Amino acid sequence: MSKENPGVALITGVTGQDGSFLAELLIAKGYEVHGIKRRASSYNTGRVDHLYDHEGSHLNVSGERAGGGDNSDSQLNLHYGDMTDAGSLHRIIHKIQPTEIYHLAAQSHVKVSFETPEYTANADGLGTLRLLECIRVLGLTEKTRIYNASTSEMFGLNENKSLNESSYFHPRSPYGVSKLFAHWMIVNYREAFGMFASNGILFNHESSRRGETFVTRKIVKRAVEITLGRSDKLFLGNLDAVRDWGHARDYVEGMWKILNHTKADDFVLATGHAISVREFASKVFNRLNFPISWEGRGLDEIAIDEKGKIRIVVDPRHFRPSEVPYLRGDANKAKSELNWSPRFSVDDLISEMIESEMKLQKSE
Ligand code: NAP
Ligand code: F7E
Repeated sequence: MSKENPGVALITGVTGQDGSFLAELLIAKGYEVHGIKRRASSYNTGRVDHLYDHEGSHLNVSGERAGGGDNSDSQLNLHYGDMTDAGSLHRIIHKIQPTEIYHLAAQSHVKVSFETPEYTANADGLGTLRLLECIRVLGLTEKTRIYNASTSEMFGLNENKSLNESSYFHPRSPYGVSKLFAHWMIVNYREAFGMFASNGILFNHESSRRGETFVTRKIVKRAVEITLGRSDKLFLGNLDAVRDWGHARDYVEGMWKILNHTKADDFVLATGHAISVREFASKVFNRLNFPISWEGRGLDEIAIDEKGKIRIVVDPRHFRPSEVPYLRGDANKAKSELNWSPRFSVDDLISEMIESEMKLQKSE
């Protein structure tokens, strides 16, 4: 493919955090970009609305060219489909004949996966297998490359060391186990059928587009509300959990590099720095010039503001049946082979998330 016409890209999970950033990146690179969205009772395209002509799209329930029809000047073409519905995947892939598939669709919430384990296994585990089978059965093995969204959650319980592509896996949730199945399916189809199938083992990455039930967005949102006097306190689960938080924009760049590498392979993407949920919350409040201090231990731990008012309490409803206490990644392989390094620090990430949240809340 030439630079002017790099190919046809299909993004599953295009309506999610990463899907929206990736769609922007691929459009900027000149790809013909398609995305799969699932049917919902209310609009679920808020993160990509700026990329397509939604006047026409919602009328086109067949999903054949849901980006607005052939006369549309949409940059993004949306198709209805679902990872639990092999027929829809088959129809879409057969129609658009993608040269690159970025498989990001998943039930991605770890805590929720304990409540819906069978659905999570179906969408995240079997869903990935369905995609691989579509590529194989449609005879696209030579033509279509596939990137799979693997996750640091597969490492799970570890010895609090820096984790790389050779570290052992010990997933701690139905989500982690389902993703491990998907991860090994990608490896197997690469080995068995010579498919260009690669895994990106990504550590936590966030942005102002992060879903509101993930801890970084939840903290930023509530902290901004507190400083604006619109909310009283924040309820959190395990404050001791340590994560390696990066910015989603850096990570979608890494996805593209992984799929455009000279060979299919698996890569860790991470910043190499990790802090606890407690430290993340302190940084957010400090950045807002609203310092907090911590008192007590365990379930009685609280954070108070300068006037002694309680601003953070521990709520055991946010605990997980089995937790991943510590995740920190070593992305040296991606650095040396792909020339990938993250540009955003966790402080840059926090500043951007706060700025965006402040704008949003002040406009409401
Ligand atoms: P996200 O914001 O939760 O987006 C998930 C996407 O998948 C959404 O577009 C969602 O559609 C779609 N989806 C969910 N179930 C589906 C189904 N059954 N069929 C079709 N689409 C479905 O997740 P993200 O943060 O962008 O993450 C992208 C991928 O990377 C996910 O696979 C996630 O597990 C993985 N990952 C994320 C991180 C991270 O820190 N963000 C780290 C490692 C791996 P709706 O919009 O309709 O809900
Ligand atoms: O939790 C703790 C929680 O839900 C982070 C997904 O993108 O990254 C994400 O999974 C940590 C956990 O993300 C609350 O127990 C404390 O230890 O933001 P999270 P996650 O579980 O790390 C991985 C790499 C993925 O692949 C996933 O798709 O924070 N925590 N208090 C809390 N978490 C939440 N959600 N809410 C709390 O109140």
